[in-house]
Amino acid sequence: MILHVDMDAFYASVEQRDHPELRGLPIIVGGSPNGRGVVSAASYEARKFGVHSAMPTRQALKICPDAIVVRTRMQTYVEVSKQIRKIFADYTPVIEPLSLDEAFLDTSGTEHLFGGPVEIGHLIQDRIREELELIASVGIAENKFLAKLASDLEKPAGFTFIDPGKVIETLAPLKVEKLWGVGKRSVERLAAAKLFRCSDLQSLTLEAAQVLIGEKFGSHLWHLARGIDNRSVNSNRKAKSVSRERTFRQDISDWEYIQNRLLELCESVGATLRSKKLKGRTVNLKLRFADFRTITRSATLTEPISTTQVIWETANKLLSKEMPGAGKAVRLVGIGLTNFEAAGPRQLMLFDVQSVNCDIEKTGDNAGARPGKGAGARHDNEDRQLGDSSEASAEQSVVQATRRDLASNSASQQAVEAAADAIRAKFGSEAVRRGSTLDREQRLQSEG
Ligand code: DCP
Ligand code: MG
Repeated sequence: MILHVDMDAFYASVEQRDHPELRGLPIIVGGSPNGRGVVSAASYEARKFGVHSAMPTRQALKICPDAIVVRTRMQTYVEVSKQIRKIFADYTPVIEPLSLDEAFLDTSGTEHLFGGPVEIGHLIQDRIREELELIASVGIAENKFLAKLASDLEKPAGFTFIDPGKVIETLAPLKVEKLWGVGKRSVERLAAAKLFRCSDLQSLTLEAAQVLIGEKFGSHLWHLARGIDNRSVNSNRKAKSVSRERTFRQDISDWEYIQNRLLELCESVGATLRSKKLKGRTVNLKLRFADFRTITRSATLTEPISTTQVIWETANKLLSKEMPGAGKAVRLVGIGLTNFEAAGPRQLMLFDVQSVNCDIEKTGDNAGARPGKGAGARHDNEDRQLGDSSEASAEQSVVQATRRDLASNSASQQAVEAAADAIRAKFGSEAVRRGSTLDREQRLQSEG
């Protein structure tokens, strides 16, 4: 059996635990309402008012004026997350963390030691409550999809076991948005085909579902609506992307300013990749405009990379292609690397861009979204991704970049970056910054 454990209102609960004066109150953990911060987590008291993750803090305070805004303390959450994983490890070695606050556990091999999966679920939930003074919701079912769905069914403090004999009837009344990979846009698409609930999908043959909503997506949803999911719990799962993004205090139409911020983000992504000994082949740029329209542009390189210089050059090339539409004010810029490869014997790096794909991001439906939940702006995180969006990209084009453009990444550049990493490791991430950024920044500041 598979267990899915997900902490309730994770960041908010940790804050309430550590600051007893906040208990029982509506609290928001996240960015400042004065800037353009977003809600990372809301306590269940604040959720009653409709506050949820990824909502602008300012908007959250409009609907819940008494909410107390608390800054995130990432280090603490990472610490707590480690403690939770330690508890999991007492019951099975097969653990697949999805993020700081949730994980799949395959208990098939150890159930006999503890009396069964339900007993293990209770043991874990009780220990988290007693030892960490936090509440977790637990879902237990025969596969990952159902276990994750189950943990969400009775939140907070939920405990849901889906009997293998009752899968079809459990799923039948659920809305299609509960299915993994279904976001806002798919809901519309499914509604157009008169598919609102899992029962609607269950009543179709596989072929009919494929005709109605497409071969791949149709098959994917048809199987899920019947509770069929063959993914195994992967305890060696590595991060699938490293990304950083930044929302500006005000919409920015000064492209040089945006470039500077992008360079900083590239630097941060590069440093994280190098510290984790990861290399990725695909560079993804994200831009959100003042009207909230969001686009992603990506470029796949022939070799996996982690050098800031190459990330930056590729990102800048993608950004430059958007520049002609100047006048478009930008609200958010983000950069990420995906398509990781284990560092293999291919040491020789050829930095020619293979292809550049341009996707109009499916807001709320994109690959970063977790099953059944809308994608939110995750600032400064290393994304957890549960697979790729099944939706086709809206727009595709292929662009060639010259080898010369990217070959400027030399061994000496890598040496400089390694030295900067070492200084940052010793003196903090702000210790080293690029002269070019500083110059331009000072000039921009003095220009007002
Ligand atoms: N998080 C974030 N930004 C988001 C979503 C989540 O920073 N857009 C962070 C804060 C959350 C944590 O990740 O506390 C876990 O995310 P969950 O989706 O599990 O949400 P919560 O644990 O807060 O609530 P729930 O009780 O619904 O699981
Ligand atoms: Mg949670």
